[in-house]
Amino acid sequence: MEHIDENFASLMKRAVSEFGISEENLIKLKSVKSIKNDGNSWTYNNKEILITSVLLLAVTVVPALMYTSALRGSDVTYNIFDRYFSYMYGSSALDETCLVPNTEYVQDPFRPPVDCTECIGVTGVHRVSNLSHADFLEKYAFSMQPVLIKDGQDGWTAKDAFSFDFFRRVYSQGSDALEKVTNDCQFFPYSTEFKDLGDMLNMSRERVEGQGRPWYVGWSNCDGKAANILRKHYKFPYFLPPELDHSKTDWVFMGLPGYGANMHIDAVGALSWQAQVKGTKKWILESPPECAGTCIGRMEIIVEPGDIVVLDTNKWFHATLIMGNETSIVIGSEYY
Ligand SMILES: O=C(O)CCC(=O)C(=O)O
Ligand SMILES: [Fe+2]
Repeated sequence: MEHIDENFASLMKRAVSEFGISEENLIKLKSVKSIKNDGNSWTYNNKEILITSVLLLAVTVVPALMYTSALRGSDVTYNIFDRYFSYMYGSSALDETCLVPNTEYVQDPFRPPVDCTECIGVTGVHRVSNLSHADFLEKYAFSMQPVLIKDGQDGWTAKDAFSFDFFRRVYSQGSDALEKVTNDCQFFPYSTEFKDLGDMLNMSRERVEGQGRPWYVGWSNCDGKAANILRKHYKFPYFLPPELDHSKTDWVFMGLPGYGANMHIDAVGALSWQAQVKGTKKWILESPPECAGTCIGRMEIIVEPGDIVVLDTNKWFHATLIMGNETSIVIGSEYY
C-alpha cells in the first residue's frame, strides 16, 4: 500500500513539473479522485455514515416533521404519521396524551437522577407509633427512609366499610361518580384486560372471590361526591402536619393474593402515604441504577392491615405482591 502511495505521489509531482498541469486541475480529474479513493466512489467509501444518517432521519426527523405538520392541520401528513405511530406503539396517536406512550420503559431514562446521598444509612423500614408532626417532617416527609406508621389508621372505619361491593355501590353503573372517574381519572389495569373501572366492577362474583382469572387494579378518585363517601371512613393521617399541601385525589389499589404491581418508578414529583386497609402487601424496593453501591440494592417491606406506609416512589423502584389469603384494599394520597 505504502509502495503504491509513493508511486502515485511521484507521478503527481511529475505531472505538475513535466507537463505543467496545475495541482488544482490535477486533483479535479475523475481518474485521480478514483485512484485516491482506492478505486471506489466517495459514496461507497462512506456508506456506513450514509446508511446511519438515512436511518436517523427516518426514525427522528421525518416523524417529527410529520407530527409538526399534522399539528398545523394537514390530514394527509397526520394519517401517515398515525400509521407510523400505530406501527411503533400499537395504538393510535389520538389515544395518547403524550407523543411517546408513558410506560416505565420510556419514563425511566427521562427522570431526573436521584441524589444518592439521600439513601446513605437506609437499610430497612422504620416502624413507629405516636409519630409527631415534627418527627415526621424531620425524618420522613421528604427523605428516602421508608416508614411504617403502625397506629396510622386508629379511629378509622375503612376496614369495616371498604370492600369490592362497597366500591361497586359508590361507583354504580350509570352513576355520575362512575362517569366522572371513567372520563377524568386514571385507571391502572396492570395485567388484566379491564378497560376501565366500570368494566372491572362488573366482573363475576366467582372472579371477585378468586375463582376465575386473576385481577389487580388501581384507580384515582377525582370525583368529589365519591371522595366524600370514602372520607367518611378514613381521616387525613394524624402525623401529616397541616402546613403540607395535600392532593385532593385519592388512590385505591385492590386485588387478589399472589398479584400486585410490576417493578417501576413513579414520576409524580410528590411523596405519598398508603394505608393498608385490608390484606397484607409486600413492597419490594430496589435502588435506582445511578445509586448502585451507595443505596441498599434491595429491600422488602411487609405492610399489614392497619399500617400506613410512607415511601418515596419517585426515588425507589418498587413492585408489590399481595400475601396471605385476603384481598388487598389500600387507600392513599400525595402530599407536597
Ligand atoms: O399499591 C400498589 O400495588 C402499587 C402502588 C404504587 O405503585 C404507588 O403507589 O406508586
Ligand atoms: Fe408506583
